[in-house]
Amino acid sequence: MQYTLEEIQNIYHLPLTTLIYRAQAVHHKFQDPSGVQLCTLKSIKTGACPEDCKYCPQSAHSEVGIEKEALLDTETILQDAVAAKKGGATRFCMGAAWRRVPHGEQFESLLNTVQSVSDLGMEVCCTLGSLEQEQANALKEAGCAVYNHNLDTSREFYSEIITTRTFDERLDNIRKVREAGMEVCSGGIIGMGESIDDRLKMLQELANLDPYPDSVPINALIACKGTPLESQKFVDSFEFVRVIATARILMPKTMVRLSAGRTEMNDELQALCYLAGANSIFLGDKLLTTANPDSSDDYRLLNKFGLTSLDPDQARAIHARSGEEASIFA
Ligand code: SAM
Ligand code: DTB
Ligand code: SF4
Repeated sequence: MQYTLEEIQNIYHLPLTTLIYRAQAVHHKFQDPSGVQLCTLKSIKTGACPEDCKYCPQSAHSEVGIEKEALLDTETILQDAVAAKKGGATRFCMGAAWRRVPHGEQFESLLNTVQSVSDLGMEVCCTLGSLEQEQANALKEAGCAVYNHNLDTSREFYSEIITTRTFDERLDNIRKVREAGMEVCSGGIIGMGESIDDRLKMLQELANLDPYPDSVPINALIACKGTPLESQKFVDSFEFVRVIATARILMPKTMVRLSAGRTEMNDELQALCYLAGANSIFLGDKLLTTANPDSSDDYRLLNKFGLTSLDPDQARAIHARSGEEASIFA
């Protein structure tokens, strides 16, 4: 099913009550509504990135005085993976500030790390920039189940935010990830100065991928000092909730991840995001380089809401059973 922009606008602009009602209907039909997937992030190669993404504190083009780090070794990363597992995370996501994944010794070390984390019994996700097909295949072979590669915004707004690569290069990389047999995690950032239609066009691109991504991270821009977007105001709460609900309706079986920006959100806004169909978060006090809520606060919140950690196998079983796509216009 290919969505037109108009169809998506019609969903997004529904009265908030109806929008949430529809998102909830889809959520209850296609997901375990009491489950929240808990993922932990680790920056395994930080800073000095040659890309000029205007939102990113790791871009070498920004004036953020970030501490650069070479690729971390397997032992160091494993310590964090073990701690993340003990802390209750089921997925460990490793991020690197690369334009392209390197070859040689660094790639060999990376494969060793992926294999070791996978051996702990955690789902491994990587987000490392552009891949060659052989590298994608090798990552999959080593135990990387998921690859995160965001579209970040609409095709039209893309060059306002990033000039060192194109939107089509991103789509091409997503194809390679699929071809290698990894799950695709792809989403974007809200609050960079883009229009509502830019947000909906991004959702349109994601929902019209065949198949659509297995997970869709929705990040609220963290306006980092020293980046060109440092003066952006935090996104409007209800616009953000509408994006989450629209993503849930368009992609019933995807994990919609409430990603960056949660430190700026109060409990009530996070509850609204769950009501709108979000069912995954990053757990742990750090994202890649910026702060995330303490996991004790997240557990307190999940307890209050009566939500529990989502077992990945159970989620797969629900997806397998949940049959035909929901009719969103019914
Ligand atoms: N370098 C790889 C890439 O760009 O695909 C992987 C790491 S990159 C940091 C992963 C994602 O983090 C970006 O696609 C973007 O969505 C998100 N991100 C980076 N900086 C952010 C910020 N300041 N606020 C919100 N999201 C951000
Ligand atoms: C995604 O969409 N959000 C995460 C993950 N994928 C890699 C990263 C958020 C990064 C926020 C800025 C930072 O901590 O550097
Ligand atoms: Fe580099 Fe990724 Fe940051 Fe862009 S978002 S500057 S590619 S680390």
